[in-house]
Amino acid sequence: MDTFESMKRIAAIHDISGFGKCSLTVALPVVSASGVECACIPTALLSTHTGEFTGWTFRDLTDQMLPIARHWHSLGLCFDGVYSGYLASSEQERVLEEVYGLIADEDTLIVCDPAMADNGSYYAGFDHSMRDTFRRLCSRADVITPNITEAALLSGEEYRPAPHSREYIERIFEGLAALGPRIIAVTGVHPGGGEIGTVVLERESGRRHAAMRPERGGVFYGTGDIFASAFAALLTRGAPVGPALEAASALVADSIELTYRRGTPRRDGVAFEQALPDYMDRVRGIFGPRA
Ligand code: PXL
Repeated sequence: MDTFESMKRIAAIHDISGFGKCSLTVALPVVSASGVECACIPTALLSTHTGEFTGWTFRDLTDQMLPIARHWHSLGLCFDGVYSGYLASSEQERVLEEVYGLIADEDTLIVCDPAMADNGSYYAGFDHSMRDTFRRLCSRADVITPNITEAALLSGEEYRPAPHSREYIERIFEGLAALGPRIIAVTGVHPGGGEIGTVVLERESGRRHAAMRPERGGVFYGTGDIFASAFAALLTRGAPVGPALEAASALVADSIELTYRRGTPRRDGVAFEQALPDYMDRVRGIFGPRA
């Protein structure tokens, strides 16, 4: 089999935060390391992410998104996955809908990471209008990857800090399932006992999966983006949910361990680069050595 012929292609639609290792600066390397081609449509250009930094620059790129998608459409490009995340504004919902019409078809996996909040609060500049936008975008998606704060906002449950009981997670799953996606991955779940990880519901079969690791306290910026990028790419490549969850979670856990040991400032992001070789071994374990 010619691996080039069979390579899948994703369009990643996120902001580019120049420093701080989140959004496109992790989506590009992580999707590529998953063996999937990554094209991108930037939603905004910032100097850094908006957590724990002040004074960041911000340029809304709404006016570029449709021209990019129209050009791709004119070239006859179609994508196996469209993976969106952080938006510059709620108005980009309308643009995304048009982008789907131009570069996706009925076989395209639509992945929505509703990047709008963490640790119980919205990111700078966002409010309930972004929640309503992401509710609609999640209804259009096959796969969604909210963190526990976003999952609570989207499902209409109150946000609760750790520990997260099984009943609480089930109510959140129920609320998110009502939006319509096939696969729901909720990150940053603390079941208690010093563990943290991701739980997944496959709606059609009702199967639940969990990947838990020992918790390292505090916030690790960009880890939601690293998880979603790996999970989106592996599912687009056709991995089953269980192995995709395991590999994506291991990449996040290894990146956090390396960063924790180095003691670098949290806002600078995690050392995912050094975790990529082991991740690529796991990817080969899923798809075979030539892939
Ligand atoms: O990691 C999600 C994210 C993406 N983009 C920007 C952010 C954040 C989180 O803070 O600020 C600009």
